[in-house]
Amino acid sequence: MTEVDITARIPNNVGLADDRRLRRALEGWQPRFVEWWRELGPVAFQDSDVYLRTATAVGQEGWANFDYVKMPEYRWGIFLADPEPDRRIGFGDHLGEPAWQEVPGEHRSALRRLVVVQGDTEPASVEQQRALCLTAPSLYDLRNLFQVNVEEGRHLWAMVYLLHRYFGRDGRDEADELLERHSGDADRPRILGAFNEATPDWLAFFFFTYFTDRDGKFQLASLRESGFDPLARTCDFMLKEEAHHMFVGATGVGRVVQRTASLMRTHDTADVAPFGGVPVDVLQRYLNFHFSVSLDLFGAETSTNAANYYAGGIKGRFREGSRDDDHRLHDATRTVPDVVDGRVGAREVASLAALNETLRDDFVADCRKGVERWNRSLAPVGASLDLPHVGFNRSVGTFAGCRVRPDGQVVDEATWAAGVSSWLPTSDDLALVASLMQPVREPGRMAGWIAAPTGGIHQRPPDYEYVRL
Ligand code: BYC
Repeated sequence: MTEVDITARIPNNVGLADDRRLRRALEGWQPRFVEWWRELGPVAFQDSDVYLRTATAVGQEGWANFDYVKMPEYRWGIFLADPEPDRRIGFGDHLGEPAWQEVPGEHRSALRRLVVVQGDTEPASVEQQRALCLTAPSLYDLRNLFQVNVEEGRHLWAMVYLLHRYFGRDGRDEADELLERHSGDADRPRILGAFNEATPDWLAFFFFTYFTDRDGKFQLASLRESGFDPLARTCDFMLKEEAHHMFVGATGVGRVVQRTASLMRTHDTADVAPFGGVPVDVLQRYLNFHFSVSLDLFGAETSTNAANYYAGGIKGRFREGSRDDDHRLHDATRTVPDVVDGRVGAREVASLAALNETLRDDFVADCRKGVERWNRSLAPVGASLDLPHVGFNRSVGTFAGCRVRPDGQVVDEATWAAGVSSWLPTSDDLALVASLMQPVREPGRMAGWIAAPTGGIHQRPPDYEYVRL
């Protein structure tokens, strides 16, 4: 086990001090990263002191330090979870063989691709969220936004380390390109669809962190199973940080829902917009949008890429170890959704080919839990939110070519056009939400469209000065 060198120019537990070439290469990339952060990171508050968590260790106890930091001076480091002695590959055709400490030649390009796709999402999300700091509903939320942002930055570092350390010249080129593609850029967009969408307001941010960061959770959990041990250990530690991002989404949406319910009760109306709240139908349309674009991130229902990743031992399933099957899946089958004769049906396919769908199913089940929690606030006022059908508003896979209503009915283009304004955020919805986005910067105060959090961060009170202005 390598100790954490927290004082190094790049804090790390990967022995950078002993690898002069790698250290110099990463120290060469570092100023470009900081330049990118200053240019495309948060549009303001770069010189403010923010009460941030910084990873300083990887053990169970006390892995992070909380203190005031100016974001560009954040100590982005490289941390791998502690190695598991004699770790074996847990699935695929290499089941039971020792995990690889170097990249096997046959899997080099597939692994590089996975690392690049994962790495690309991290800075993309920072770019998407860069203007939100101007309209934060409280200092507490502003701090949480920045926490998410700096940790996405660290997750980029995690992937860049793998590229530099294990993929030679190509890896270094890919690391450079991670700073050259930009979210929404017409010429050089980010790789995956959802990461080129705008995050125009805080409601979008909360739904993004709930749904899209949750794709991150499931993808990282599958990569944590990888036979390529450095990737597995990297993702293992990333998941530790990722938990807070999902907390931000789940509690963020939860607090908006709570405020809406309270305004509905006080004013005895569903139309809470005149009272400064977000009506439930607007919440539902935001939910529909973010859920559906996040579903696309899992890829097509059947994928030879996914089958090859699994058979090759490079990307497993969510909680592979707790699944009760042969972990090879050669003879297994399952059904996946299919659209036949204008209806959603199912077809049977090899389980190996359907691994994207299996992961999507796990994701959907996890998403449902939050919706159920939010609905506990809405039930007393007779309202509820729901996940739309998986076929709704999809651009990847079997549903890409057809129109599916939130209730799962396949409809023609005219019906879709007539209904879409009740299903996806409209320009009026966006304008309404934008009108609510008035910044609140006094410690402890909250914007009127969102309830206060039940607690603060790291045992600080909710009215703590989380960002010193
Ligand atoms: N947009 O064979 P298929 C996170 C492409 S989020 C555009 O089904 P495959 C985070 C696909 O590349 C987690 N293109 O795909 C969250 C393929 O192209 P080629 C990110 C898409 O390979 C919040 C073609 O369509 N990590 O960490 O089985 C904030 C056919 O598709 C999309 C990962 O994704 C799309 N949505 O699966 C910050 C893990 N979907 O080969 C961070 C690594 C598919 O025909 N990535 N395509 O040119 C993977 O495991 C896989 O690349 C995917 C796709 C699951 C994404």
